Amino acid sequence: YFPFFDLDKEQMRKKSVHTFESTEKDIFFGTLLTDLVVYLFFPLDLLPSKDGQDLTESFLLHVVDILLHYIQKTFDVKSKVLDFHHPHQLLEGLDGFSLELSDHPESLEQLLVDCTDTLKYGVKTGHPRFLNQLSSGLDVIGLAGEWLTATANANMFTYEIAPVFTVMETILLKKMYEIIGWGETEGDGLFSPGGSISNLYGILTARYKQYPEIKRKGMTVLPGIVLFVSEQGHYSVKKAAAILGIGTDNVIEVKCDERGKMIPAELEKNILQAKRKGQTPFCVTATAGSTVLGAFDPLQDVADICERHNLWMHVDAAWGGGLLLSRNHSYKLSGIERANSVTWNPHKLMGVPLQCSAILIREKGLLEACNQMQAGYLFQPDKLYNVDFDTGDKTIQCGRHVDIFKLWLMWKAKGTSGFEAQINRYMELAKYFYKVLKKKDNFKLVLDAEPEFTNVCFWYFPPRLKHIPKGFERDQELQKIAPKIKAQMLEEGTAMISYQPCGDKVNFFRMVFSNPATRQTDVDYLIDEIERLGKDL
Ligand code: ABU
Repeated sequence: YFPFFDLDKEQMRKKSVHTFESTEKDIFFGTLLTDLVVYLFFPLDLLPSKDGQDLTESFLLHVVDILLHYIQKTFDVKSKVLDFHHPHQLLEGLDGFSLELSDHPESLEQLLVDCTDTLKYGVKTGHPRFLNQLSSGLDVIGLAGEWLTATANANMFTYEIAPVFTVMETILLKKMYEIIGWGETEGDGLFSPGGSISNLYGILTARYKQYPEIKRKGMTVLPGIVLFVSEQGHYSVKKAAAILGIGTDNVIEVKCDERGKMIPAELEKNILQAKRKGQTPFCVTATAGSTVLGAFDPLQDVADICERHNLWMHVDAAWGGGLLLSRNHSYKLSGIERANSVTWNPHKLMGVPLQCSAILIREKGLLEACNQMQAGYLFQPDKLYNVDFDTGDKTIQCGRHVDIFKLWLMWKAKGTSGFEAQINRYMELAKYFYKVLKKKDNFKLVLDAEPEFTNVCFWYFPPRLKHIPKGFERDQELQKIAPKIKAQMLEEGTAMISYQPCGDKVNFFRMVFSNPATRQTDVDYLIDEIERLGKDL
């Protein structure tokens, strides 16, 4: 006899929540014991099976309980950011968690254990001390948006399949054109699977605009085309050149100043040099918020040069685009309104759950002309509605994920002013972090000037290194410090921050603020933690 069968669903649900304490496994089993209905069944018993309604509800409530527990842990600063294991350990299986797939169906019980374990061995990217990536944080409204999106399981290629979402996309794109400063009728765009793909779209469209015959005839009819990006620009520009058959050798890297900004005079010099060599420049990618240093290229100057040489100007504002929402800081992107195309990832500074990236083109119709294949089975011109909303033929994909709803819902929830406040707070945190580090003699900033963005790059010097004079020998030692500290941090699960070498600079840490859960106390903690882990190295 199972006493839990006497409880109604609401009582069982309360009991499940009540049992949320101690370890994940205990929670799971606590939950399980309160609802043996789920324990006894298999996935085939869920909807759409004839009597699956109650079991489906019970199963999904269990899943929600697992997620709620995870969310609570994520925001609990005392919990670990991660429970690190090596790939071979996950492959071998951990404490009953096996990634292997079987031929027979697993029970609902097993699936709930698997959900719990998947979260247990993952990284809590919303944890206040997860500072590793440009995209971080756990926005509860965004999460609700993802749930709804997954439930709807629509495909963005046609209005027919995604009526609300396709219209929502036009509304959001219009909002983004306005914020950039484009006229109402100028803009076109799409949400794509990430900043690299958005940059690919920018370069693809630039090439098509100049050479529309490329679509039919391919690269053989083109002159030797080249494009330009700063040496601090994102590697996806080279990837795009490789994918598009332009070739990475034809991506010319423009020198930057000490802050990591493209030097306009160098850009013009490179363009003239290329022309002298018989190459044909067609596009410049400027960066607004570089990945490592957080640098903003001088967009007005780049726009002047592009106009002089009749070049397409693409702005990679994947990271920095969100700053347009801050009246205090948007001037750093002045000139973006003169761009022909812009990449802007709301999944970075704006904290929208991955993935959410827009490519915005300042000419209506180009995207479609460039990519259209008129598949008759999807894009029938004689449908009952306005087929302008069938956006699928503008894309390089066929099926396209709905990335718009979570952004729309978050914008509703925060308003533009809410995003602005959040972003201004990150900028304040970056300034605070910079000021604290500047006063510490065992830390050294990579850039001496106040941060322009939320990136703050720095070295930690263990006492042993402080007395070695600047030079090759010290650099040899210094480059091992950040990886060692990071390795310890991962193993202990206390925080996550990224590091990298850059140009002639050996490994340094990159702090970035884009996580709404991070507070000044977490910043202080991180500094102490780096000192604790690094002082004896
Ligand atoms: N450009 C992709 C994001 C890289 C980062 O999160 O550090």
